[in-house]
Amino acid sequence: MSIINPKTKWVKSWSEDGVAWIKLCHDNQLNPLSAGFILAIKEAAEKYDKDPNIGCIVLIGSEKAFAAGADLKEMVKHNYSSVLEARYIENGWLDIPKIQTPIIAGVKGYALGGGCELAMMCDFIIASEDAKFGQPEINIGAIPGAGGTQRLTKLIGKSKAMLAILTGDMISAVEAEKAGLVAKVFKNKEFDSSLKVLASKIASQSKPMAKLAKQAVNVAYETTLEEGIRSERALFYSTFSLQDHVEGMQAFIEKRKPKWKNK
Ligand code: CO8
Repeated sequence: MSIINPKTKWVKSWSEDGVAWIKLCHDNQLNPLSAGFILAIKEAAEKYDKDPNIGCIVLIGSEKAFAAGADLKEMVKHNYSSVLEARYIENGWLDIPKIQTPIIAGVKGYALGGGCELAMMCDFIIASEDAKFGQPEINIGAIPGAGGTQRLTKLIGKSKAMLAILTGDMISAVEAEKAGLVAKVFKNKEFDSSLKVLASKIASQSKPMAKLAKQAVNVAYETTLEEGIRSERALFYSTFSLQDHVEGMQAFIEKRKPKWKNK
């Protein structure tokens, strides 16, 4: 099997006040995704996931695109046996949803195909007014392969997902918010500052509590209500073992801000 090298030169990352920023910056501003690019994104996310000072990770793209999907100039070279052998949509793709730290997709411009799928792998999507989402694979003789048929259907329901996937048409930011694909739309001019405020708020929470909350919500997404309620209860009970649980309530009673120990 051929070894895939992470395209680290297309991923810029930095941290500020407990927030880690991972910026997709391919030479082509549309950020076409390839196996090596995804590996580099995954490596950056895993690095910050292990950093105890980081309470929120934000994935962003360029002004033109979060990512316009698979690099079609690379994908055209593949055939059935080569995608199987390369595990084309496994390395990296399967690791991003395993990140424990809250992770936001901040989408400006296009999030299409694999780009929309990557955004949906994050905990939620924040979009600028000009963002456009879609699964246009059908237009290029394919179908979504990195979770598009599954995650989009769970997020916006069967009818709207069928419409998007069978037509390949784009979904505007406003429509995406109405349908539940996007958590919030920020005005273009205020996008960067509003996203920063939001990410800082999440990063300022107790880190283990945020991870437990994220885990509990993800159970709802993946299993039955009965199993989810059982799992939530166990996770809720486990918060009683944390110092931050005591501190949170004590701070409320003493009418002061909590000082999280993240333990
Ligand atoms: N891959 C490679 N090159 C691309 C891609 C792409 N996905 N999208 C655009 N480009 C290139 C164009 O070929 C063009 O190059 P050049 O200047 O050399 O001609 C340049 O980027 C600019 O593109 P446009 O002129 O088309 O720019 P516009 O602003 O007019 O349009 C669009 C922007 C609407 C985004 C348009 O480029 C477009 O429709 N792109 C294709 C989108 C698409 O079909 N995406 C889905 C791909 S399939 C997929 O994502 C499956 C995921 C599987 C997992 C991935 C595994 C790694």
